[in-house]
Amino acid sequence: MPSRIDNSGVAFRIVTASAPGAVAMMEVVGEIDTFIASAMHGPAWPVGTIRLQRLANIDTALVVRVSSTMLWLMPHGGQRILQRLAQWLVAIGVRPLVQSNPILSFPEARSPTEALALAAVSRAASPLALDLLFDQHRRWRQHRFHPRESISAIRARSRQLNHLIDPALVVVVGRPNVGKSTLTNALLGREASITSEVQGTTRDYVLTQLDLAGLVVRWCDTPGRYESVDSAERQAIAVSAGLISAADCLISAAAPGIDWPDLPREPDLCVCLKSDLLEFGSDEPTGMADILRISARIGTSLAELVGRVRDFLVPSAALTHPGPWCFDDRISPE
Ligand SMILES: Nc1nc2c(ncn2[C@@H]2O[C@H](COP(=O)(O)OP(=O)(O)OP(=O)(O)O)[C@@H](O)[C@H]2O)c(=O)[nH]1
Ligand SMILES: [Mg+2]
Repeated sequence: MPSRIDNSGVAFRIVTASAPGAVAMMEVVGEIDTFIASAMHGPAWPVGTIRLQRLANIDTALVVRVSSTMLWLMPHGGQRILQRLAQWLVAIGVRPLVQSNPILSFPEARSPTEALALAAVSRAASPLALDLLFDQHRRWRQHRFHPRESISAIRARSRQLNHLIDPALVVVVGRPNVGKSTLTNALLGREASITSEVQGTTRDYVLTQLDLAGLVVRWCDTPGRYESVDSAERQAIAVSAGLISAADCLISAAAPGIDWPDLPREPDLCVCLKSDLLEFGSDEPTGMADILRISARIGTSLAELVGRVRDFLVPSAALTHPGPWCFDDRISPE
């Protein structure tokens, strides 16, 4: 039923490209407190809140209060769900953010592709995107005259390169006290998460933007208690499960004397934190292939981790490939 609360100061856009995926992403911007009151029927959420939320009997989505003016809805990725959620948002008065016509906005562009590339430059999160976007007019021209690649190969590379525009979600999971928050703070260069020797220090999910050598990602430090089956912690467990399935890169963390977490899916990277303790004879966690040893305290292998996450999300082969990039749904590769 349409809400009587005025949502005219709120707008939304679908961020995920129109392809089926496990988790989709919608961005809601503007007067978020008003939107939460009308759509979630509850008190205001502090910035940084991550919850599993039923949305209008359509789907249960992971919802993240990213800032005072932005909320992410991360529902399941079917087109039908996205369509129904968009209809619901419009019904409660939230405006769809209509993509402006880039050809009108960039009259100096030599082609529609170049106009789209110039529009993408203004919203690309990662500095690494810029040179590539500026070269797309030439690359697509070349491809149309002399196609050297199949469309499916272009699309596969484009899915990786699209992380340069819309930041990928990196989620770090591990048992309590393994050093997740210390790692997050070391990469960020500031104290975003409180750290201590007390287990369960991180009670909430801490979501930050991190620049990994030119690739900007959304980095999520999680509370180390999701493996608990205590009923009071079900919401935290459910949120963790949602984040784990939404993660574009899942990092599993252990440490000397602290074992790997039980996860519902294979992690993409395995790290042994507090590696400085190994020198004092502590036992190294085993059972995983290709473990990267890191000490956030003394800075060991932080650059190596940055490189591995970056290469997992946007492999250097994709960055250096001379072919075109389908960076906007409106580009037709045919
Ligand atoms: N020796 C050593 N100690 C570390 C290192 N990283 C973290 N620690 C210590 O380990 C303890 C736990 O660190 P946290 O970063 O709070 O661990 P966490 O995994 O976030 O813990 P929870 O939030 O409780 O799940 C703190 O006392 C840190 O100072 C490291 O690289 N070396
Ligand atoms: Mg922590």
